[in-house]
Amino acid sequence: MRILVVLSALLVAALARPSTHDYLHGAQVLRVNPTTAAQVHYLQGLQNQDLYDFWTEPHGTGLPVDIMAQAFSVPVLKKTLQTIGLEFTVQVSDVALLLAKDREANQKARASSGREMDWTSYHRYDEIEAWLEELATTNPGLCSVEEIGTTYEGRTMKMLTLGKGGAGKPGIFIDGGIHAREWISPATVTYMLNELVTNSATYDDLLSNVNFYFIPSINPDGYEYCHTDDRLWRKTRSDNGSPFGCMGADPNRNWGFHWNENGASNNPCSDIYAGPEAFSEVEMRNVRDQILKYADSLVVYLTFHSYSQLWLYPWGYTSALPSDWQDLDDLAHSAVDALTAVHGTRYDIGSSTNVLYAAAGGSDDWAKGGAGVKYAYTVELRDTGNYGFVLPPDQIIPTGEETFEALKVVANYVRNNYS
Ligand code: 0X9
Ligand code: ZN
Repeated sequence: MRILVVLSALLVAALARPSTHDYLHGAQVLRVNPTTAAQVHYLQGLQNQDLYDFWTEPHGTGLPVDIMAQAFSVPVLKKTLQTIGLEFTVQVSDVALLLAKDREANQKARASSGREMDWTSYHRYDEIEAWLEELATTNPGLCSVEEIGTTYEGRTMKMLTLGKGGAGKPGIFIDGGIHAREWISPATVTYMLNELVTNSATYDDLLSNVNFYFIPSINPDGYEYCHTDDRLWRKTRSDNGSPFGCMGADPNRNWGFHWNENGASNNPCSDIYAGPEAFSEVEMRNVRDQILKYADSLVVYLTFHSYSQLWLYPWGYTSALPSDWQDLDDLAHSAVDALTAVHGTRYDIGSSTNVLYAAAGGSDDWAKGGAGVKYAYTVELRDTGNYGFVLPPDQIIPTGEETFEALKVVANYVRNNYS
């Protein structure tokens, strides 16, 4: 009986993450390379137990899996892996230390820059929103900002429309930050927006023939929670009535196209909780409504995540491919070639189920299957696991530079073929 009590206490501690970084002292990220289908299957079972935070998910032999364990469970995890013959390396030896160093680097960069918005450090949600407003005020005729709704916790969500050709031009919809802890995503999206606006004369032809819709941070409550409480938070912050007090749903399992069919969880404590129903999360409804509003003219949907350096296209709910997959694959290759040419950063390309794992309810699948946007992509930005979600701020600019080259290829393709 006592053992049961202790075990359930440990389980609750693991499920309902305390809202400070204390729980990360001594936490480690272990990397394993499953070599047999049985090992992959075993790791998937382990993930379903929700005892560990899988920074990357098991999806096939020869593909690395990064698993974070809290200090108290590191020995158990190591033993478990040894038992099934899985060798591991310690990728991060103390997660709290990594976060502390990153915080310091971010604060230093903020202090030396003194500017309200830049790309040498990661910014808070209200700074990003204020910057969007400023862009619209200082660039009338090029940028406009509209409120698209509020979040669960009451924050305002804004979308910036960029273009001077007027309504009816082909559109590219770009969002970031769906997963709260993937900070390089809003940073890269704002970097690219800034490039287009500050060099608008250079991109005059593009901006006269294509409309861009930017929402840099589509999970604002989660993003702010990362800044204030838990740097590794992934989900939204809604209350779905979990008896353990677990909050939020995975916003990228919440979209209503083959929702919750696979690769998602019904457990509110899981990081891949699909939510009580499709589009239960107000932030995703807000973004969905904007995509639907412009669906007739949208040619591309781009959603930025991290990490793993992948350029993915649908489907995520099945290993079958869309009938026009070759078109998506061709454009992805052109985009990635341009990206790699900048700093040599290598990306893999393919359908998300085949390259990564099956996971239904993603925004990319809905954009294509639900809203009919032909070129729907999920881009997993830097890195491949050295820092994972805690990418140092000095990588924002190089990541922005290379990703912007890829965006230009996509945008020019739209301009040349659809306008
Ligand atoms: O699992 C996800 O939501 C994405 N990876 S992440 O590590 N950033 O969480 C990949 C999503 C790929 N697209 C779909 N499965 N639809
Ligand atoms: Zn993500």
